[in-house]
Amino acid sequence: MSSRVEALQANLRAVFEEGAERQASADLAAPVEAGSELTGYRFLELLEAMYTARHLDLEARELKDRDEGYYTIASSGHEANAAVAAALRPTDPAFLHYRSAGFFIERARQVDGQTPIFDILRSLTAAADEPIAGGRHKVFGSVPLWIYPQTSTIASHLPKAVGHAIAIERAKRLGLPLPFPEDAIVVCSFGDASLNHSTALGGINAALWAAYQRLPVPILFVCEDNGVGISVNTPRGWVEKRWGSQPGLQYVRADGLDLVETFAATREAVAHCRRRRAPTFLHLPLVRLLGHAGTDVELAYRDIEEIKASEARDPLLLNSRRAIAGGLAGGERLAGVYEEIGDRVRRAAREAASRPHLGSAAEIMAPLAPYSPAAVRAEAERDDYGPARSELFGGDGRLPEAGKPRHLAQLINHGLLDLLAKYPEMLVFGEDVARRGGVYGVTAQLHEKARGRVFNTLLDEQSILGMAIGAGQLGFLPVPEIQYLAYYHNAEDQIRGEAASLQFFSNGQLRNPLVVRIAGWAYQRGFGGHFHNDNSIAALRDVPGIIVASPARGSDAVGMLRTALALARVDGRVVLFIEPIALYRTRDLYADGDEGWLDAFPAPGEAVKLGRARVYGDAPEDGDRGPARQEAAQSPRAYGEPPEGADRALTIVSWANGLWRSLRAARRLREEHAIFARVVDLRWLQPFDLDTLCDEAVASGRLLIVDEGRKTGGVSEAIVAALVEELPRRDAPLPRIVRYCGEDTYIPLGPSWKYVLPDEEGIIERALALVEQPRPAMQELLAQELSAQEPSAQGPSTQETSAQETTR
Ligand SMILES: Cc1ncc(C[n+]2csc(CCOP(=O)(O)OP(=O)(O)O)c2C)c(N)n1
Ligand SMILES: [Mg+2]
Repeated sequence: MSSRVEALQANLRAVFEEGAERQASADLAAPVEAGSELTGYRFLELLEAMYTARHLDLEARELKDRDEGYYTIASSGHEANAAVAAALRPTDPAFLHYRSAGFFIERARQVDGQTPIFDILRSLTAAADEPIAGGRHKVFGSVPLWIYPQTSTIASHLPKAVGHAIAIERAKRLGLPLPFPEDAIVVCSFGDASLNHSTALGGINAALWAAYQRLPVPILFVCEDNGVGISVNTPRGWVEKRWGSQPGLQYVRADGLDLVETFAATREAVAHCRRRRAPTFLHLPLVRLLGHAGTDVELAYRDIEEIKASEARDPLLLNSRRAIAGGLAGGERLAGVYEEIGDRVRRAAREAASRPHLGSAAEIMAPLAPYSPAAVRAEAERDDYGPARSELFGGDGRLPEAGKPRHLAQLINHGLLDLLAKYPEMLVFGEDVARRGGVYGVTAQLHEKARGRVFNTLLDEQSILGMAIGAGQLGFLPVPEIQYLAYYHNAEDQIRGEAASLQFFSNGQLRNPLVVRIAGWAYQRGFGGHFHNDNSIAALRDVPGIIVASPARGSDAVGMLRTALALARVDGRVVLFIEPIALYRTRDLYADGDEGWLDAFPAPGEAVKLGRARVYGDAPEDGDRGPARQEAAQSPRAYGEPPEGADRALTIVSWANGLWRSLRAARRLREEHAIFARVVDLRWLQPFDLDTLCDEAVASGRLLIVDEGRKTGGVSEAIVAALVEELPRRDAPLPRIVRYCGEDTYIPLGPSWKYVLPDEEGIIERALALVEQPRPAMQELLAQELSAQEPSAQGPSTQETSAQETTR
């Protein structure tokens, strides 16, 4: 036992001994003091919650010393937050600070059948049967207690807590069902140092911005102010100075060490928040005991007198003394209760330590990225919303599939409206998406047609994504828009750390379905420079469990959006949908006026399967344009014309802007050089269609990857790695592979952009160089063998088909 633990225990024993002669004398049904709503019974219950929290902290250290526990950030000094829980309802959704054991235990007391001690201990020992995260993280979280598990990233929960509060009111306005009473409020707690984080400031600002416009935002912010963040002191008085008189924010302060005061102040704050549906700030000065965590040597940055002064303010001392002085219990009785709780915790800890840990990668990853292909497909193709469509589109005669072919931006616009008709719980929001229709007009007029569900937000991507998460967690299908890829990067932790991790850290019990539309990629004819032409997606693809989609043409975009929404709805997935800005209004493909890049609107029922590439021959205008028909024609052989010669063929794989350029290059390769190039549009960048890639690359023996992303961290690296691993597994020969990527640079303003991104000439150049090289020996052998067997074969296409099938 460390000396600081001993000191805390000794101080508490002294209080019990001081009061050993005293007996219970008060009427426990009466208020603990005049004017308090807290009865003696409730006070003792809360005190018990505090004792329990303390013992759990002490046991966490013992477990750590025995190498049976893995987390020692304590709640010591913060235990009176039990009174915050007492002043709320167990159905008020909670996003909690990591020092919330008191809160958790008290809330568990309010709900039948809870085992908070064992649950917290199993969290400490990373037991696979721990009820919220299943051994994946130490969190305060519980589905029946409406406590959402949080990550360790301080302050990252504020934007989504605000989003959740706003979503409660939006659900009411839209007549959507709520899983808890209509006057529920959100409680969101955090530390004093965290309050300076830009994410916290952004979250609170978003709440005030909305409330200022008279939007209801029923959120109670609770600052547990222990005056320090790890080793850095918060300037004395800073929290009150900064937040005490903030217009639009009701500020309530109480001694966070004292159960009676904390309870009274929280009641007041809760009453205000619940009645007025307005942001409320509860400031609870308190102390931190036992350092930041078990590994923290507090003496390295605090002198012993300071530490002892904090220990003297231990809320267990203060509230035990109050119980004794108020005649609620004698010292001996309290000592007995304290010991008895300690025994209980130690016994439960032994049991928790005996529980198995997660035992395999598969078990660990099971909740990360659920995928039910049949259900997703059925949902994506569901077309039973005819009347709603007709209403939103303004009559059956105005349905988009009846209209003429249109460009990508218009089809996405129609696709979104179509989905707004399908899903009453879908929301479209972001900067400028309402009257302005987004910076590129993609959401034009949607706000007039789907009233209350398409709206502008403040200019803060972090808040936009956070609000989306909070709304998704309540059952909405949020489709936020991020204006440019660069500004997704500005806020990406909301996806990486928060949205994508919720199913993982809740063992699949909670979800925040989400489809983030991001206007991205480059090639805007020299407009805008780097930030409007960001082509970096490495940081998107490596987010565990994330799906990244990037359509190049309108019909695919609509079919992919349907699948994206279905993935969100059926499996709670998070999808990043990157739209190529430069193709938004592109009409033509090969020549001015050919309208080769306009598409008909796919009728409801047509969707593009997750991870399914699209394969073009060298004449895509000959092929289908609708995703469904195209799905049926997935066999590569169904496309294009026979190659001129097996040794003059190659496969180009690309997506988004690169696809459009590759198709143009493919046409010229055939016409000018008699080279046959089959072009694969990946469409989904994570996960991508490895089967089609293998088939196509093997068939031609030469693969040119046109990646408009960066050489480092683009998709091409992953494609090469996947082929190198996968083809030998299939006993198939590796093709010759050339990557043609964006340079590892920011993109310059003006016409010089062309030096750093793939272009048509460059594709042709590389394709020519590639076909000049002999094909890998094995493919050559196969081709010869097959042509010998089939002297009347109708050309290299047949040979390739056979080669491909042979090598499967
Ligand atoms: C974004 C982020 N930066 C840094 C950390 C490391 N860290 C964990 S707790 C903490 C201090 C937080 O202090 P405060 O908000 O006052 O809470 P307290 O621990 O005092 O209760 C820091 C810096 C983190 N978890 N997240
Ligand atoms: Mg602090």
